[in-house]
Amino acid sequence: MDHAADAMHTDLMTITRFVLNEQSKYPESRGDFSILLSHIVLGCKFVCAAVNKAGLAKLIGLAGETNVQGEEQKKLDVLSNEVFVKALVSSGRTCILVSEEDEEAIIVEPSKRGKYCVVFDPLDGSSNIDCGVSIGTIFGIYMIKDAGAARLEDVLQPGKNMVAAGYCMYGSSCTLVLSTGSGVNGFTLDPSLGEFILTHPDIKIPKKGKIYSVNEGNAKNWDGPTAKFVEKCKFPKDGSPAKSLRYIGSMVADVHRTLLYGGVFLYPADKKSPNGKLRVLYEVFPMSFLMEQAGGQSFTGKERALDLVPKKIHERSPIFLGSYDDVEEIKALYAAEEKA
Ligand code: AFP
Repeated sequence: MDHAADAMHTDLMTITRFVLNEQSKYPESRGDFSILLSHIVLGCKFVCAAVNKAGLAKLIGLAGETNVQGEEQKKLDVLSNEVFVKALVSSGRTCILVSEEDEEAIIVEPSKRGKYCVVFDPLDGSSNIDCGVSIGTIFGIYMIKDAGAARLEDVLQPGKNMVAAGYCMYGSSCTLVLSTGSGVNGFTLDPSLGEFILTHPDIKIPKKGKIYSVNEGNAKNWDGPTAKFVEKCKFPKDGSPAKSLRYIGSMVADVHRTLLYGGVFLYPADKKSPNGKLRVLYEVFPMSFLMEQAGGQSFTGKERALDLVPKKIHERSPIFLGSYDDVEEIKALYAAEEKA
């Protein structure tokens, strides 16, 4: 029997153990972040369980259907939002929450306040639920100095000020990818244990990729640099092979593949949507944070995405993120256009 291999499989690095290890590097830490994260993890497990049952909705009454008791059930995105809001408020560690599902920011009542602001999309890609495609939760975390005086300005900060960001993908497996500002780590939910286990330590995105990911149906409305970049992906003039196109239409899934296999994901501006489609606070910032932490880049067409200062909580921005060299090419095309 190979005891060494056996030991490897039994010495499981759960996400809780991982975060506590990280926490022990900061002796002054009171564990607030670990507690906040454990509440986010609980939300992810809950949503994962609900998503897994979505295909049975008609049978057992979920997601907008009527259940056996004749009660109208909540849609999965509404349910996920409620789960996360409750989990975050009950952690006692948050003061402001911004959710894709809520028009206004939620200011946590003073007795339950802590020093963290959490911005999140509880169920991104929800238009894919009915066909079983991977969807996910995206989150970003800011820390403020004075939790007593929680103000909206505390979340209208550039993404580079985030202290952590991550996403949980509900796909063929449930995978949570997290960065607390020192690299990126991926954890997979072991359903039999109910624990996220470290399966993708220290993720680094390949410097250059072989895949581009974009909704080409919008091509007729693209600006010059986007059109030129996609043309180069398909018909490279430098003798390199053409890139493959992969597009799921679910940001978490498209970014997850980009992070692991390399390449570039873009949701550019177009004539119909001059600010693109994706939301700055809970889509662009967390994914840009992860990309940079994994050695990639993220660009808005004008600037480094994490430098952007949002003026509104649901603001949108164009986004180009992925392998360092691929994003560098896009930056050069925008710079050339600017010059011209
Ligand atoms: P839904 O939540 O409405 O499915 O939108 C998903 C999303 O915000 C993001 O996850 C995708 O990357 C992007 O929109 C896809 O947009 P297009 O359908 O316009 O390609």
